Amino acid sequence: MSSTLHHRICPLCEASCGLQIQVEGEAIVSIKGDPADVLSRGYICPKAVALKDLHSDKDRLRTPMIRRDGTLVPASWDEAWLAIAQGLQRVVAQHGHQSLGISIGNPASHKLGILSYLGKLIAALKSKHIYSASTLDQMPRHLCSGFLYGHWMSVPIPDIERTQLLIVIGGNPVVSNGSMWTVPDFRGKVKALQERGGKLIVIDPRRTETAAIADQHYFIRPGSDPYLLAAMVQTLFADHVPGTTTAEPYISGIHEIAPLVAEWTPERVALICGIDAQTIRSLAHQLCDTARAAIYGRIGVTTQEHGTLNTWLIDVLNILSGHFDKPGGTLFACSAAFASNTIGPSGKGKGVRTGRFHSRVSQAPEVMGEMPTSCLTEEITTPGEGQLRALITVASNPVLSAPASDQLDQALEQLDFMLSIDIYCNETTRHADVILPSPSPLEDVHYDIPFPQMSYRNHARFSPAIFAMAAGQQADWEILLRLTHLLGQLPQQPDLSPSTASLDEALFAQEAEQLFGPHAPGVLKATAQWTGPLRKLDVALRSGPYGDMFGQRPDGLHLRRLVEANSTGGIDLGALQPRLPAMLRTPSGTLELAHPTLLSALQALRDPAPQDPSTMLLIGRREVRSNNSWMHNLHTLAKGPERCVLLVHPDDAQRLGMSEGSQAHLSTAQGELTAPVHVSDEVMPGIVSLPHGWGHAAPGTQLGLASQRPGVNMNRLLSTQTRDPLSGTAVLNGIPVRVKAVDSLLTPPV
Ligand SMILES: Nc1nc2c(c(=O)[nH]1)N[C@H]1C(S)=C(S)[C@@H](COP(=O)(O)OP(=O)(O)OC[C@H]3O[C@@H](n4cnc5c(=O)[nH]c(N)nc54)[C@H](O)[C@@H]3O)O[C@H]1N2
Ligand SMILES: Nc1nc2c(c(=O)[nH]1)N[C@H]1C(S)=C(S)[C@@H](COP(=O)(O)OP(=O)(O)OC[C@H]3O[C@@H](n4cnc5c(=O)[nH]c(N)nc54)[C@H](O)[C@@H]3O)O[C@H]1N2
Ligand code: SF4
Ligand SMILES: [Mo]
Repeated sequence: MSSTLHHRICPLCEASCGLQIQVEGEAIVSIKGDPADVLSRGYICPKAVALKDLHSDKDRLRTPMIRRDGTLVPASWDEAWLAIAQGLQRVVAQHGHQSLGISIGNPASHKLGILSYLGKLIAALKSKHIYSASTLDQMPRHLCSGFLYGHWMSVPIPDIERTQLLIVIGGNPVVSNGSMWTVPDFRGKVKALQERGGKLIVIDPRRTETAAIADQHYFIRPGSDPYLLAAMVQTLFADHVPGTTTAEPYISGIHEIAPLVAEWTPERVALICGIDAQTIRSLAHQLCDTARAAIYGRIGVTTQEHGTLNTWLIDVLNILSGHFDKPGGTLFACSAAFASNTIGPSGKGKGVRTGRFHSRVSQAPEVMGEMPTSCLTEEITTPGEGQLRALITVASNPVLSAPASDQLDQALEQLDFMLSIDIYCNETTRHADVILPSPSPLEDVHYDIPFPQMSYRNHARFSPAIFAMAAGQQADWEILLRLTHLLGQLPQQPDLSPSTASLDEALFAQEAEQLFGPHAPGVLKATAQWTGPLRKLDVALRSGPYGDMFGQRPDGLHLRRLVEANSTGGIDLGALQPRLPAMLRTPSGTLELAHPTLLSALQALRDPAPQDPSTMLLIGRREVRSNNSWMHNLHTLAKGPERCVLLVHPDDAQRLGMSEGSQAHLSTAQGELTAPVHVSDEVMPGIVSLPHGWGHAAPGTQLGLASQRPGVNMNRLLSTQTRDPLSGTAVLNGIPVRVKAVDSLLTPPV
């Protein structure tokens, strides 16, 4: 049988590596890194190899599932759509659109077909109940970007190939492969940095895999980052003339920050953070005095009560130290398509607004049009006007990934209707009335919308599908489009007869008219060879910063060129360039460093409440062979040692009477669990660490392999009530927990 070689962007994480996939007939023969890929240059991690297992996983859903007599059973697509129409119509007829909601999960961010049709689906819901993984993750980053630069997706990233000092706080890119920063082969890039005399410093409560390759690692007490960061800012104001960038006329508000950090001296915060004052000063000085330097923070600092404050202070440090928007410091990528900071008049814009509405129960403010995911349970269980009664999940597994999972697990049972668009019947989707299967990633095209906006290098890459979709399978965009159409007709009985092709043609014409006005007919004609998301992509590329402007710039980009460049690793668009002030979209046209909300948050910072001495602090952990909650059913990744283990420092293990392999019992007011112990001085004394995304033992799931070694769900221990009040992001780290040896629980009290 002849074999074919396919070049393919990996859809599994933000690094978006280029892969070479060898195929014989329907079988995948090998998956390797693509040395020609302009972004990843041959790098690959073990998860990519598991795409083969994913494609052939017999548990992966290939037909819709419908609940009949309480059990999910396979059904035809027509039956499934009918059940969806009836279910949603019933709810809307009784309770209105305000009772509908959606939960969008992490894999959606990797899908062109989902992202390019999601906006219309959300609009068609006509509801405030919009939830996503962003409020379990990076919402503080979006919020700061909105406030400072005027757009949610303007994310400054370290220029790693030219910097001489990189400080990583609350991130573990050696394992995560980078996040809100597309940087494949982080390890290789650090090696190059060190070989040119540069330095990596890591600040983390665990000596992580990234800390292991760093020049210096400092333990930090979980949750104490705002104090450390404020003291570093204080040091810069106290000891240094803030760097040259601050002289830039387009930065406003710098001097409003100085008085607010004055009290947070290194001496005052040293004990709070567990880092001595001299080290704190030195960190600030190194950042300022190194010619090219950057500080980068990730979910260790965003999934905290002060997540937004932390993110802002990191930006403030990058700006004050004089390397912002400069080669070797932090820069903004310039994406070929879909980036709002490349669209419209440059240098000024509407900025962002938050709190346009509030959640019904907790009164949490909307951010980026979303409610905090940690509010999902109470919105389902609290009766009253606007109660959430029908939920759509799109690549989302909140039963494992959101706080207080046991409560959410029960709450989903109360819904009047639930639809899941997913590839597995898992802990969340087992509650659905209908599951619609997404195609295998290898049956789908691939173009990343968010990640080129945060890539270490500018590029444009596109991968065609490798396999044709199975007969009858609908593409993600077709599912979302049909659902949008259906919702638009409620509460009347929906007409399901129009084809997705005709719906799409009408939608595209309408969008072209909105975007291009009198030029719309020309755009329709120029892009007629494409349909669905590919047509939207072609439009975005052609009208983007490198685009051919529909023929006006003949050398410019269009989708056909990207398709042709697929076999040669895509198109390199060069190293990142300074983009200020043109990329700003703030109302003032300045980089608004001192947004009043952020100033108030800093002003309100108080010494942390003393920790209950009977508790330890729980932090999370990611593993190379795991990806959030859904890759534990793939043999290539699932084999090997048990991964869902609790790290305990040797001193704590001794004090608590634990040893390697013994069982620990963890409890909070929310829940309890038992996990095997791994004794390790990787964690600070007083800290324990457990990975998230485990706990696959629920009845009614179809995850044969994962359920053999289910692990435990750490989110059972977390509260829905602790979140960053500004961004709505859940606190996932630094959780006070009671920890006991299981044997000691059996000891009768004396
Ligand atoms: N304690 C703790 N909790 C955490 C975190 C933590 O660090 N600690 N991390 C948080 C973070 S950063 C995130 S992003 C969230 C992630 O949490 P979620 O957004 O819930 O994402 P996943 O856990 O990755 O679950 C993905 C879901 O999508 C499905 N899926 C996979 N591929 C596809 C596909 O191609 N199409 C469709 N339709 N479905 C697909 C899977 O079956 C699964 O149901 O977890 C958060 N939860
Ligand atoms: N292999 C693998 N890769 C992944 C994922 C995965 O599950 N597995 N998930 C993907 C997703 S959705 C995301 S969002 C990214 C996340 O990317 P990263 O943020 O790089 O991932 P983590 O490994 O969770 O790193 C967070 C770090 O913060 C530390 N930390 C915890 N609490 C604190 C604190 O209070 N202060 C400080 N300073 N540090 C703290 C933790 O010890 C940990 O090392 O990874 C992505 N990549
Ligand atoms: S690092 Fe991420 S994108 Fe690269 S191969 Fe691994 S999973 Fe895929
Ligand atoms: Mo994430």
